[in-house]
Formats: sequence, structure tokens, C-alpha cells
Amino acid sequence: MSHYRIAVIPGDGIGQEVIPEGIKMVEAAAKPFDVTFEWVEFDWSCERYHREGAMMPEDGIEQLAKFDAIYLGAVGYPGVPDHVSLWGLLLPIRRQFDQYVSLRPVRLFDGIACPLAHKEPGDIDFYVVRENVEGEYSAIGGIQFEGTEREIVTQQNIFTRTGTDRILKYAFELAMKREKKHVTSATKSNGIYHSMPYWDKRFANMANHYPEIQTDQYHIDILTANFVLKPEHFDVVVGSNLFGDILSDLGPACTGTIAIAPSANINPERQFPSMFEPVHGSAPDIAGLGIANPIGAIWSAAMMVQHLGHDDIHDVMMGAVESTLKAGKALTKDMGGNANMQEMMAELMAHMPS
Ligand code: GGG
Repeated sequence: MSHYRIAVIPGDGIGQEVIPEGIKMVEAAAKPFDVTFEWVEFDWSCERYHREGAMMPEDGIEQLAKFDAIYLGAVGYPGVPDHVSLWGLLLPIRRQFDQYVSLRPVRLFDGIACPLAHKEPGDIDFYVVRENVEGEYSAIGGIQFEGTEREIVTQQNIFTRTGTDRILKYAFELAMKREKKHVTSATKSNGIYHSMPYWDKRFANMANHYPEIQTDQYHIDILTANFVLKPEHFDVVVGSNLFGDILSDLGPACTGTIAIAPSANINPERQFPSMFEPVHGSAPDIAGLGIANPIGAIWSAAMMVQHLGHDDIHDVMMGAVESTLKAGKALTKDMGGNANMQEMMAELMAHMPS
């Protein structure tokens, strides 16, 4: 018998709607197996910020450290500046727990109308591996002469050798397990003078250790064009924090909707808990309407149980997602259907093995 304690942070907006549905799916899928979960909810959010002046308590990280994993919904809501909400909750968790890998699968499912012409399921099936704790996401810099004509703003990017090498290694190791064995690196080394040529150099060095892997390097601008023009080319795409963030919204958009996209913020050494969250944000425009697509949250929960060692539960959950999408009877609006979230959930549950 395995038992896991999961910290649950629904967060803001539709995060509060989709996370309970992800939990229901895990509970239903885990039933036949000898696995139980304790879900401990934290109300850390922009609402809390308004109430208490902080997104989470001072000892928030200490509290989370005791859990086996963290399951998070979305962060950010109008009324709190986005950089305040992100740096008050999501980014400290990623950084304090050294979750340096953000793993974001991109896949075209059978039953979903692909916005790109002539693409079949199987044509789009790749991973974005995003460096998750350094790079362009830095609070180093500042403003001088603020409020005057001479205002100067500086922002520093951080690329350490350890940080760069370990994310590249993760990407190559992932590619080694895949059929295509192909890694693409995203940079912009013609315009960004120091950090991106450095990343290129470390990438070439890492590639030397993996002669079985085919590699290519693209500047981010033409890479985004190729995501749209020939997504079937890609297998594992590795990029810095910012580029990985952009690519992992664009990739799922090419498969029809970003609402299904999951992410795992992983500390591969397992010194700290890893965190699982849908790629989508809090979507204030549809929050409270009951029409959010729960699949990004469900797929993220499936990645969480897989990370905890339960491929069987993961496969049951993903089987229900695949067959629900293929049947196409209860699709939410973002997928061209008119089902609400509960109608889609009923269909997902009906596709679980009895
Ligand atoms: N569910 C993820 C979420 O709330 N994302 C909001 C966001 O802006 N995230 C930025 C990031 O992932 O770096």
C-alpha cells in the first residue's frame, strides 16, 4: 500500500474550478490500485494577498517541504500586478525547491480539430523542456532616475554553467528514451550577446556526449515559425526560462487549445517536492462560469502520479482523456464544442474503467 500527501494550491480564477476535478480523476483512477492520497488544501492566492498582504505565509515553503508533491492551479488575477503574484507564490516554490526542469508535453489528440492544415494525431508529439529557475526570470536589476526623463531600467539574465548543463542533460536523457532521438535548442544568439552564445556552446558540448542524438539549433523567431509550419519535425525542444515559457504556449495552441497543456516542475534529484500545474493561467474572463476545460489540470495530475511511481494510474487517467476526446461528445468551447466543465467531467468519468 502506498500513501501520498499532496499539497493542493488551487490559486486564482479557473484554478479553483479545475483542480478539484483533477483530484476526482486521480481518486477514481487510483481505486483499483493499492494507493491512497491525502489532499491538504492551501488558500494561497491573490484573494489572500488582498486579505493578508501576501500570496502565502512567511513559512509557506517550509510547510510545503513536508509533502510528497504540490498540485497547483493558476496564479494571477486583476487587481494584483502579475509580477507581484508570480514572485509571491509560483516562482519562490519553483526556485526554493530547485524544480529546475519544467517538462511540458505537446500532443495532438485524435478528435481535436487541429488549426494547422493536414496534421494528423502522431504528427505533433514532442516535449518542451524549459529551464525553470534562472535565465530571464530574474529580479536582478533596477530603476534609476525613476519618474524623470532620464529613467533607466536594467534587467539581468542569469545563466550559470551548472544550471545550463543540467537542463541540457535532462533534455538529452529524455531524447535517449524516445524513438526519434532528436533535440532542438532554442536560442537567440545573433541578438543576445553573452548568454545565448554561451548556451549554444554548452549545447554543442553536451551533444558531444550523446552521439546517438540528432541535434539542431534555431533562433527563437524562426523556431516559432517552424512550430506552426512543420511541428512534426520536433521531438525534444530545450530552451531557457522565457523561451521555454513561450514555446510551451505556442506548441499546445498548434494542437487546438492551450487548455489541455500540462506541466511538471521537477526536482529530478528528489531532494524536494515537485509541483504539477496546468500551463494555462487563471483566465479571469471565464472564471466562475463553469466552462473551463479541466484537461490541463487532469493531465498535470496524471504526470504527478507518474512522477510518484504509478504509471498504471497515469495510464488509466490518460486513457479516459484520449477516449473522451476521440468520442468528441462533450468538448468545451475552447475545443469547438459547447459542453460545460461538468458535462465534460461526466464524460471523462464514464470513460474510466469500471
Ligand atoms: N498554471 C500556471 C499559471 O498560473 N501560470 C501563470 C503564469 O503566468 N505563469 C508564468 C510561468 O509559468 O512562468
